[in-house]
Amino acid sequence: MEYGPSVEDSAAVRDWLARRDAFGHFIGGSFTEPGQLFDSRDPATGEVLAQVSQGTVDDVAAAVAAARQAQPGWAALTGTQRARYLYALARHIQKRERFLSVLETLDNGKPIRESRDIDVPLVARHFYHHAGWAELRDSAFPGHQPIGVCGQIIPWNFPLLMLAWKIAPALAAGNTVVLKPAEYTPLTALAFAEICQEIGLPAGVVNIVTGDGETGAALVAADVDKIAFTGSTEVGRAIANQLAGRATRLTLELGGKSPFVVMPDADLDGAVDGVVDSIWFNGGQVCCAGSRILVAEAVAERFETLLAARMSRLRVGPPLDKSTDVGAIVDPVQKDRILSICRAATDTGAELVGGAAQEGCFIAPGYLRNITPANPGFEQEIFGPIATLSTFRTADEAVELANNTRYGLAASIWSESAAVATDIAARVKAGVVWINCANLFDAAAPFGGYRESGFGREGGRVGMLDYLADAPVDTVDEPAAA
Ligand code: TXE
Repeated sequence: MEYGPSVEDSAAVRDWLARRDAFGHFIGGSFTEPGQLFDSRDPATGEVLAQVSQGTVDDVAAAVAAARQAQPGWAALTGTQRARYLYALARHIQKRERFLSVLETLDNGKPIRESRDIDVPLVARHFYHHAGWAELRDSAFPGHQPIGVCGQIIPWNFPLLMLAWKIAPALAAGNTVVLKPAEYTPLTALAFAEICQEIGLPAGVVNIVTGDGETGAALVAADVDKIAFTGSTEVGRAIANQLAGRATRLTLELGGKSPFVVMPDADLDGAVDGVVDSIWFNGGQVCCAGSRILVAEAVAERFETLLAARMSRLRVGPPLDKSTDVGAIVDPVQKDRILSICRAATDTGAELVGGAAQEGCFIAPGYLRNITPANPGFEQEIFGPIATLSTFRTADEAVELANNTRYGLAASIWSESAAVATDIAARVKAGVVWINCANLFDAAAPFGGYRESGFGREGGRVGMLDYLADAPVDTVDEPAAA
């Protein structure tokens, strides 16, 4: 299989950027005149890629009004008609897969291999999957109505994928949306807006307003029927407070500090590869990253030897280089944040193996050893390529350590015994549990957390329910008698 962008792919993206001095918002089916601008940069080089508009309260109000106007017409289409648009979005994303992958990698810093083989294919898959739900809407959810206008705020770690997770189910259910991408990574959302135009999506069904947290707060304050947010626990809490006393629906997908549990009978080579997928994928900037490695004492020494050897072979480098394993951190602010948590961890007695800061926005993969549960490195979400490594003696202790967190997003369990793995899985408090694998996503599998990782689910049938108003009781199918 051929990896990496061709010269033509990169040239096409450069040309696309060069033809646009500055981006306005996408409201009511067309782009507005650019307003006050901010830069979107390539974190690997610091180069300004484009200038993007900072959304004001008025911009948000205009976008919400466009979505409000479009919503009844969109909801009145048959499921099959809505599905046709979702299929068309999926096909056009596939057609522009190479272009979108290069643009995503430039704006975010993630390795091209990841955006080409994981992010963008999953984006297309998400639209295909939800086209199916659009077709089945009336028979699968009898009596349910759409919620109305959904405000959606997404982070920078999987810009286009998070857009797909938000927009596809909302549209399938008959809602219209105003989406705000993260300020570090607005470009693929703007390219997606062009795809909406290309396929002739009715004006106002999808609106994109760019900007920072102030724009996000303006969207939360606007006349929307639902807010769907993915981002930090702190901002999630602020949004919940802002919405207190309003009937606006809310789903939150927040941070995590997910355990990666290696039982004594685990396939250690497999588990080491699992760590690579878990904490070094996307430079550890993954909400469900297996950032706390918990390994059985009996195999800890062998596991760590294998882990250190594997880690030393990972290549940190230019994100567009097809051989790069770990790309750039999204922004210097995030790099400093990662390094300061690592410093607090080592000041409190942990030892950092690898994890060196490199010139520019790069950090080598690493892990913190000799770390106690009270250490800030064990408690806080580092959101970078640095795991913690600690040991346990018994299965009960593994479960206790795994649950020793305010979060509850994901967990990965490694054991050759199905009985052992499923026993631990049942006792770990996490929204998603992987056994002998990590960070695998499917549009049909609901994703979401417990505790301070948020509430609500995205993906599959359960995810659809979060974009539908409750059905009147007398229209809900009774379960068949046993
Ligand atoms: O997130 P923010 P930041 C965690 C991770 C990371 C930390 C800080 O630990 O290191 O958060 O990242 C918008 N009202 N995660 O500061 O601020 C903002 O513009 C409404 C985990 O970048 O939460 C962006 O679009 N919106 C996470 C989005 O919220 C507001 C992924 C996320 O940014 C707002 C990202 C406000 N008051 C960070 N303030 C995950 N779960 O995957 C900001 N925003």
